[in-house]
Amino acid sequence: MKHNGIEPHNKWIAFLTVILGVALVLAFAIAVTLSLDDHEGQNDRGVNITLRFEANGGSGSGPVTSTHFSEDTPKAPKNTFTRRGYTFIGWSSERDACTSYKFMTEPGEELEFDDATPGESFTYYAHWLKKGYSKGDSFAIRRGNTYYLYGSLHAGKADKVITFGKASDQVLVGDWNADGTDTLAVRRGNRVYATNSSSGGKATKVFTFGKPNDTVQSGNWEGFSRSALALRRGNTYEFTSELGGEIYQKSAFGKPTDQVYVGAWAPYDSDSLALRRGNTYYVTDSGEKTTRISFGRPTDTVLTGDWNGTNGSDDFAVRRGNTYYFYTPLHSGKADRVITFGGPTDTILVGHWF
Ligand SMILES: [Ca+2]
Ligand SMILES: [Ca+2]
Repeated sequence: MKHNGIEPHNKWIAFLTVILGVALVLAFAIAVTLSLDDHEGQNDRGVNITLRFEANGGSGSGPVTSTHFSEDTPKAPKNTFTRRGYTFIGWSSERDACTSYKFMTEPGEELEFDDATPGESFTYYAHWLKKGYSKGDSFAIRRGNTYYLYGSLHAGKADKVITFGKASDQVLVGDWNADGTDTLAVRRGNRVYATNSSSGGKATKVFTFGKPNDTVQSGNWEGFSRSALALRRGNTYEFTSELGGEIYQKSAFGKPTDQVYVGAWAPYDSDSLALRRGNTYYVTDSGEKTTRISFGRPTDTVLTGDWNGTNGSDDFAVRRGNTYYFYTPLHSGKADRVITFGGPTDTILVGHWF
């Protein structure tokens, strides 16, 4: 008898085939699960890896060089190197520190670390700050084409005096090569003359950018600690990601008459613009979070910088004559630190010079 076109004998074969198929699929699924378990199990048991720590200008013997890694990211050890005239500021996987003082891993914090394979080796470099110098930004005084660079906001003589460009140039400050130190660029008409040297001298990069009457600002627009220029025309901003590079983004912001300030408004953020209306500031970080704060007077001159040298974020300072009022971290109301610096009519630049 035919039944739906399948013989009873063939029906059993079909049934067995289905059972076998299901069994194979199950076996495969179990095998995959086991191999995942195995992988996790390996992590649970951990692997032996080597963490190397180099003195990077210092001397003495380094901290532990091998460790057992299981689940948690290894923590940065206490520094055991020394360097005369310098203070240890942290570890970085970069010797020259693209990010230098900003993104150091301090002892006890988790190291920059990817998953490890058995026997893998990771190297971290000690980073040093000259004694007396600030971890954060400091000031420079400009007189003509002479720049007086300060490693910290101290009274008296500058730590270094350099000359660059001409007295009539517009000056811009940035970390063009992402090595952690700011250097100068000057703008003459629509030509830009830049250097990566903290000793000034001759420009090492010359290029044209925008039109002579454009407003040009410098910032670390794309992250990675590298500064580049942005062009402002009215309320339109055109951004580049490296010095002399092409414009990669064009956006409108605020009104053409607005005063804007450049800064990194969240920890480890890239730079973005803050809008000022009177003594109210609208600070939007790259995650689109806007903070509204009010401080100082509508007529105040305002500076931005990384005043405390932690996590690379910037804050405001008000300047009245040669008195500076710092607001760290971003907050309304009263300043948390007040200093006097230089003369009341000095041209002041903000940067991390050393
Ligand atoms: Ca630099
Ligand atoms: Ca800061």
